[in-house]
Amino acid sequence: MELKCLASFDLGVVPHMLRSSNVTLKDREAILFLYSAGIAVDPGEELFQFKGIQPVHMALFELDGRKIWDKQLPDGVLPGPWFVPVVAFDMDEDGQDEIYFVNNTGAPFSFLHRKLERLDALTGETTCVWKWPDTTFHERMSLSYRFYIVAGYAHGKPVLVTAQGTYSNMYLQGWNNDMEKRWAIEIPASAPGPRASHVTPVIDINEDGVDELFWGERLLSLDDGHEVINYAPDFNGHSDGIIPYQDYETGKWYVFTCREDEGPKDQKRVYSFKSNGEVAWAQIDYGHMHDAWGANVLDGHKKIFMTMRNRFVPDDSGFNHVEDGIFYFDALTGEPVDFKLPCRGTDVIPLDLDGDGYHEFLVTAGAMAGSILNRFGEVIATLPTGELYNVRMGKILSVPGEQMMLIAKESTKVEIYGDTEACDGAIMQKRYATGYLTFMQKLMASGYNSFGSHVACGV
Ligand SMILES: [Ca+2]
Ligand SMILES: [Ca+2]
Ligand SMILES: [Ca+2]
Repeated sequence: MELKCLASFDLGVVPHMLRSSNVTLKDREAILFLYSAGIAVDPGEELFQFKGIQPVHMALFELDGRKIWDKQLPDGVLPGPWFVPVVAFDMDEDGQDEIYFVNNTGAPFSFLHRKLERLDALTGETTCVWKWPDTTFHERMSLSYRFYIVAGYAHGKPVLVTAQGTYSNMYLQGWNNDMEKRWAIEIPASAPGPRASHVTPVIDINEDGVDELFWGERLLSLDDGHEVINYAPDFNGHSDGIIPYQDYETGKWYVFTCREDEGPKDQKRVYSFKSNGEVAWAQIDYGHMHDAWGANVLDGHKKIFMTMRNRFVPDDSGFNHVEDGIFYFDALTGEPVDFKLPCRGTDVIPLDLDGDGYHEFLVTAGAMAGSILNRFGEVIATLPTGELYNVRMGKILSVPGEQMMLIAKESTKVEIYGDTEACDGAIMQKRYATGYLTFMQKLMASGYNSFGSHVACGV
């Protein structure tokens, strides 16, 4: 393994809020950043704070690090992923992505002045604005300002999805090009079933030519918004992680999920479903399962899942997520696995740096931050960054292996590291054959899709 810095992007300020996605231009790829020198804020009533808020910027960079454009967004745009989701997507099918984001030219909590805005990716100039649906105006703050932009395909045609709400009333709209409404659905608080997730995988899991949006444990058709399958019709809660994956030997699909909310007493907290909705396995009797990843670490490229339970502990300025157990399971059987790492499983991020089908781990926190571990937990490399913030993982560049985009603490430079000796073997080729992992790099600046490796570790 020969780890090198493959690309570097100088934002000019130390970002304390940072999101990024891939953008396709006519003749090349580029990298989008949404960043702010100030804090990131969450609409949760116990979390939101004004002190430390700074303007939000959006910037596009060439892969060689040259800045193409950088624009400051209006003061009304609050620096948090739920207030300002961003997606790059080619709705008009001219071979170049447009950039869609939720802008706000009014007061920070305005609905009147909140817009879906479209930018020309190459110039950053606004090409159209539409009113952002004010469906959640009457909700309490935490529920009002949870906005999503998602994208995908129905029979080859691009569909943009806008959504408002999590946990309670939820509203989703599908759009054709030029925002001609294709469908709209409401999932009222009174309706039974799952209440979305912070991540939004989009994949054609039943292979019928139409992408499904994983709206928590409820899969919605990009074609008309109908519910394709509901994995948990009697679970009226929210799922913190939802990860589609395959049995590489049979090609069969599974969906792993870990739940934030409690369900009925006889239900578990962690599930794996077969794609037809049957429960493959279920584990853990209680608690808020807050974090998860899957990684191929067992012999024969067998996958395990890590999941972390936490509890909320109030402090002087909100609450902390305090870890309350880390668990490892065989992805296909659900049997507990005695997996050992030299640090907490929730402080590492799996990715296949060298393409051999086994995941390595980047340590993101604690004394070993910046270390790269192999599947046995041994340190095989160390990044020169020291403490770092993980921006996103996966095949960010069109080169063998998976790469990590990160930024050292107090640095202005975002860097992409990868293995220059990587070679994609059969498992990597299978993982990337569906296009899901590559496509999701366009959705990494929406919601928590970039969080941990919930999305990048999939398939
Ligand atoms: Ca286009
Ligand atoms: Ca489908
Ligand atoms: Ca590997």
